[in-house]
Amino acid sequence: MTRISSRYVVDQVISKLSSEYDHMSKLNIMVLGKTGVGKSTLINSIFETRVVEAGVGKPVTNNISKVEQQGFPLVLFDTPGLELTGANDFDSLTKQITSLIKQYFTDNIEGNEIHCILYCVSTASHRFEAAEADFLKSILEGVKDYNVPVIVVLTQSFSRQDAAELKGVIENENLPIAAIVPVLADEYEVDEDLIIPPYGLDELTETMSGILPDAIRKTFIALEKANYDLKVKRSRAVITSASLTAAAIGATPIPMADAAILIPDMITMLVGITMAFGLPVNQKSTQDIINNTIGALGRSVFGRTVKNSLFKMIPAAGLFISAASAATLTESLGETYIRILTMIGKGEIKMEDVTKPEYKDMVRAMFKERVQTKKHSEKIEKTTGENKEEDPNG
Ligand SMILES: Nc1nc2c(ncn2[C@@H]2O[C@H](COP(=O)(O)OP(=O)(O)OP(=O)(O)O)[C@@H](O)[C@H]2O)c(=O)[nH]1
Ligand SMILES: [Mg+2]
Repeated sequence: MTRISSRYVVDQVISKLSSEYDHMSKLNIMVLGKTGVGKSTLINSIFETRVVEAGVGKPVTNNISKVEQQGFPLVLFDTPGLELTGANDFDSLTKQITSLIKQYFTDNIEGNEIHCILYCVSTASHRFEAAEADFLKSILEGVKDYNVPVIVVLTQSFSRQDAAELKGVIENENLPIAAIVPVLADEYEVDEDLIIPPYGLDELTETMSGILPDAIRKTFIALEKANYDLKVKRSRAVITSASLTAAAIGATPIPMADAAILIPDMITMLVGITMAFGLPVNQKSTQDIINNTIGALGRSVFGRTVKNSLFKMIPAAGLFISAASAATLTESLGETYIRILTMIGKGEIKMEDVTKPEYKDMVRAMFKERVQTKKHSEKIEKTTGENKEEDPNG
């Protein structure tokens, strides 16, 4: 009979997480727009770290610089300090952009292509000049064979009305763009008692997530910090798949003491959720979260006391875990983990509290509550088995 300690599960999650990150496809994004429109502000408000400041920019053409950071699977092509004053500038820039995209597309390194262009126009400057429209058109023409989606981001949109007008103007051009999204990336202080909160990042990230290929979407959701719904949605998909697997395993009723066969499926699920929330594997905070959260649940779900805790929580299960119970257990574990990670991400649980003993009690209480809710909402299939005694170690 298998004995699984929560230490084992924690170690497995950490090592699998590490290998998933190592093999994560890189997301390549290009951000275009005149100097001061808010490109850096936008990127820093979408992604987990302050990519633009922290990363080392390397000029790849006159106007384009490549920003990347060790261990962070994002490559950013930025056009800092771009003064677009005349047709010559537009011309030269179009050439740089199209040849770069072509180069990345044809270098035969899989997944190396530019996945998305964010073309930034400032709402605050109230203008989308004819010359800029031509520039955008020529870029679109230049990249069309490479299937690179272009999103026009209306930055610094502290006036929603101006943003709506500018959006209308650009829409009238009938350009082959994926979307036009007004955004205020950072709160804007009109005066002391009037502060406009940021908005539009959820719509922008949702749009970006929607147009990215599957493998790259996984990276994007892990790296972005602007839209928790994306993380939750992705995590729910991970849970659904794990619960189905658990139910399939449970279709042959599992003796309590052998519930360990559900563990690999649960580990895969926990890794998938940790990835969606973008927890960096080599940081102490991540280790603390995984240790204390999964550690706490371990006792109830996969620990030595599995028998007792399951008996208390799923009384109908008898000595065997049924398909429905296996699914409930898996689902409740996943949902509790999502809830915790969301609360930590939003600052509702402070990092310094994660290592306190009360934290584990709270996690267990949440898990228990979840199982109970689930039990009420679905009838747990009653499976009776032979009344044999459990393994004393199990
Ligand atoms: N309040 C507020 N300020 C913004 C926003 N976007 C940009 N800014 C301000 O506008 C100025 C220029 O923003 P950047 O993000 O540096 O612009 P950029 O496009 O990266 O400029 P370059 O790197 O020079 O090409 C900064 O002072 C920002 O703080 C925003 O959404 N809200
Ligand atoms: Mg910048």
